[in-house]
Amino acid sequence: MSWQTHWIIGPGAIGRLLALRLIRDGHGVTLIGRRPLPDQQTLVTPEGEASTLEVTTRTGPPQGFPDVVHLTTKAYAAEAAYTALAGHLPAHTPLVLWQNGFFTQPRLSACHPGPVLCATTTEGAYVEADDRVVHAGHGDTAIGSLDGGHAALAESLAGLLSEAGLPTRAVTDIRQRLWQKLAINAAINPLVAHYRIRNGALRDAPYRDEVEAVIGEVAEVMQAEGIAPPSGTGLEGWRALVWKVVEATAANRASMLQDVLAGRPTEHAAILGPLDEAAKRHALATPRLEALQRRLANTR
Ligand code: KPL
Repeated sequence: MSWQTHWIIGPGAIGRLLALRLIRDGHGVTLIGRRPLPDQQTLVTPEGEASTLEVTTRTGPPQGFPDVVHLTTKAYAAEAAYTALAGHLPAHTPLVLWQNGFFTQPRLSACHPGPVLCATTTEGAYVEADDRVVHAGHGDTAIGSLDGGHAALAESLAGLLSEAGLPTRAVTDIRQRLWQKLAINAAINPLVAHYRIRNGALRDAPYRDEVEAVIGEVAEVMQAEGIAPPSGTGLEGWRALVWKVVEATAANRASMLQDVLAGRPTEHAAILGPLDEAAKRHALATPRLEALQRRLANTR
């Protein structure tokens, strides 16, 4: 498989990290955003090493065709960004979705005519300035298609990303993994965004009980959807997972809090929306999750 040309749509932290890691590894990359970006971009690695690289940036579809498109926008912007480019892509072009939640993935997997892979990552990155992204901490990335197909494609892309410094595994259970990440995000992000606190504050009163109540509702929905926690079982498995992430990210301002503080829209619809839909399908009452959704709908 040839992976010479990557179009990366959405120059947020993950989009820039991906772009700069791939360019450093010798790939052709065009970074596409809604506004012009500096074409010299600096990548700071977790080891503190800074390299400034020349990046081809565009505000619309570039000339020619890519070997692969990475959609790295926020979840709420993904469909519009895809639609703006879809007419310029040969039908067989592989599309990789990097969104949080479980909103974009089933929709775009159904409408893109070529192969669609979904990625979930724990790489830590943030945009420090318009020409500078900090790769703050190493993580892992999993990549696969929702129906478990396109294994060779996922393997090949995982190899390429790993070589570029983003360790990636091709998996056949990406749906499960996206829901597991969604469970973590649902238990942490809406509460920290509402109370404007760092993740670690959730361990203490008065927030701890609220987190536990949210995990309880999430665990019921997950069970009804047939999604197991990565280790342990049932409610205890979900509790262990969420509290482990709270501990590991205690000093973080979660992405949803950063969005609220910057006056940007949040990803609540992509995170809480699929839980709400699933709860309704299974006739489960989720009053806490509904209250969080109402609160965030009014945030901005
Ligand atoms: O993924 C995250 C986010 O900020 O969106 C968590 C795990 C909550 C870490 O802050």
